[in-house]
Amino acid sequence: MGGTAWVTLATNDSYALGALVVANSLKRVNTVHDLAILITPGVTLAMKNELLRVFNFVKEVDVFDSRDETNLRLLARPDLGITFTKIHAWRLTQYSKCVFLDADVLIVQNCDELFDREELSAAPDAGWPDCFNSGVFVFKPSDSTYNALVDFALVNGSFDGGDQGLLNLYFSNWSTADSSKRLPFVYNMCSTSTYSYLPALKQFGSKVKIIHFIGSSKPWLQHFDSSTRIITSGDSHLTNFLQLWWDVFVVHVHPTLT
Ligand code: UPG
Repeated sequence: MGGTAWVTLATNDSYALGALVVANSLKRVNTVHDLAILITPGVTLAMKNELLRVFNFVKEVDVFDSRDETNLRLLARPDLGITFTKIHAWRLTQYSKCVFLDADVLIVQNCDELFDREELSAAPDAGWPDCFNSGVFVFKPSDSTYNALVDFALVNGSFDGGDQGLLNLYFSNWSTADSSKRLPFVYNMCSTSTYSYLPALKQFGSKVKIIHFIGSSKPWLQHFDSSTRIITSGDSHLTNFLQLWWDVFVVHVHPTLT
């Protein structure tokens, strides 16, 4: 066991495109850590080959793999499918520490220092700051934690139907126990903060290290003018971040897509 990695997740080709931008945004800021991704059979072979070119480790997982005893128990709760796909990250035990990133984030500045933090470190959610947002978190892969999470989820479920509700119940003392586990918001700046606290974005926006495009308005769904290479839709307060996402896509991802 050893080594460190950024870990992301994609269950289909759309999120895989996001994951390719995540990976290239990490390379752009010269990260020293490995890049790993969890995928499911919903990702096409052509896309898997793209991922293999960019990531150090591509792990195909299947929540309902009947050869796996732990997963057999999950057959009773098909609603937790996507949630459990993210939890598979704890099974990457070839790494001693990882930082999970949703496929809809963009690394704006190098943040390799996140690996100095301990499990479970995360930033407050913009909607309810006593909960952490599960789009960026530091964790320690461990089969026993994975099994404990599965057992916990089978009993308690998730209060929001997703991994964020489950992980906040499991790591329930996150907001009160150890302040070093509470990451600054600039490590997971949720895009919804443009309408909840715009003056703060204007004041502190230049310090953002990771932008997280939460909700249904993903960067890859915005209009992009391929002749001018300018983003022409989306939240105007996020234009610089959306433009950077597309710049990374156009320069590093699109040319190699088959
Ligand atoms: N994902 C897939 N395929 C899907 C849906 C999600 O691969 O069909 C992955 C992907 O990595 C994505 C992540 O799961 O980025 C989270 O899903 P997303 O659609 O980005 O969810 P949001 O509603 O934007 O995010 C909030 C939280 C997020 C949490 C999710 C569910 O910010 O951290 O995982 O809700 O609780």
